[in-house]
Amino acid sequence: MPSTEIDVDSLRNGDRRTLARAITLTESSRADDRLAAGRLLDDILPFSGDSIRLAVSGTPGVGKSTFIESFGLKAIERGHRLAVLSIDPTSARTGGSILGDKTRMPELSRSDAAFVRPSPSGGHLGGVGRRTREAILVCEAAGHDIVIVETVGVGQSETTASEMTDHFLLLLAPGGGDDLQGIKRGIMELADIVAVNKSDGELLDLANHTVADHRAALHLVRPKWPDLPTEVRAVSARTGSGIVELLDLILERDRILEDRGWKAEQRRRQAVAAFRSDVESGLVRRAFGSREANSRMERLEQAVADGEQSAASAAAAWLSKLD
Ligand SMILES: Nc1nc2c(ncn2[C@@H]2O[C@H](COP(=O)(O)OP(=O)(O)OP(=O)(O)O)[C@@H](O)[C@H]2O)c(=O)[nH]1
Ligand SMILES: [Mg+2]
Repeated sequence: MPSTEIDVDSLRNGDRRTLARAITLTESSRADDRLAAGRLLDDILPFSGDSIRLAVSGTPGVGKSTFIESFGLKAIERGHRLAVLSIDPTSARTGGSILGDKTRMPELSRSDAAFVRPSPSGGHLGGVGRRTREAILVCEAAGHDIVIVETVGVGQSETTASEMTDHFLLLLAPGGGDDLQGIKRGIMELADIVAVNKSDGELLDLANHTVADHRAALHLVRPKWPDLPTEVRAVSARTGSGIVELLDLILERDRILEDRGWKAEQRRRQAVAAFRSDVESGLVRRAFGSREANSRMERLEQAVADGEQSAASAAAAWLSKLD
């Protein structure tokens, strides 16, 4: 069997090595691997989709890893099978998050019912998102019925994560308030659930205030779903307080989205958007693929910079040479 062929049966039987190899295949940008990945994703299409896709986001140090460990273990106790993937646009540069996160989810990493995948390294931002989306499908085919997409870093990665998941959980630390901890309103609009972590010990009072502040602030934000308002909860990943309740809340919201047909509808939109974005990035890669196209671009850029040619005519000239 060529190295790029993945045995769908052993993937579906939950063979971890096959799962890891399948994800590695989807991460490869080699042209023959892309074709093989496409075939694999077609083959598993009937066996994927049956999961709760949950984005978990929050600023560095808020407790994402600790939370996912605690939440994940509770889910496993209930008989779920969990997968943890991450979108980390910075990992290509720092390269350090992989070991760090595995060691901060020690029990989960050891559990047979969980699959923790370190961030892919390298690649451009759009590519990171695409690979994570494909990894979700592969994990589902392998029988993981809760797939967590952890976002590391701020900004675009939250939007990317929300475009491939059913529910978005934003973790906050106690404190802040007026400025909503510098969290942009846009990110609040993505959230289905806001959880104030570290609601324990000396931080408990402050955490309760933070919950109240955000409940008030969220009245001003349009909820993602009609009459399914964004929930604000206090949790402690360290003591486990509020974690089971949060799991129940997510399961309940998932049922509601399914019953109303919203989950399927959102996924249809997401799949079409992923197709479009794949086509777009493929077109860009192709257009810039030749040295000649790049050097024409450089010459025209120079002409535009020097005021010898308008941006409009330079763009038209460059595009007219594409077949
Ligand atoms: N008191 C308290 N501390 C917590 C809680 N959850 C996490 N911490 C602590 O907060 C620190 C950061 O936790 P992590 O889980 O590594 O946070 P993270 O968001 O994954 O951080 P990055 O991966 O660096 O973005 C650690 O020292 C944890 O022990 C909690 O519920 N209560
Ligand atoms: Mg972490």
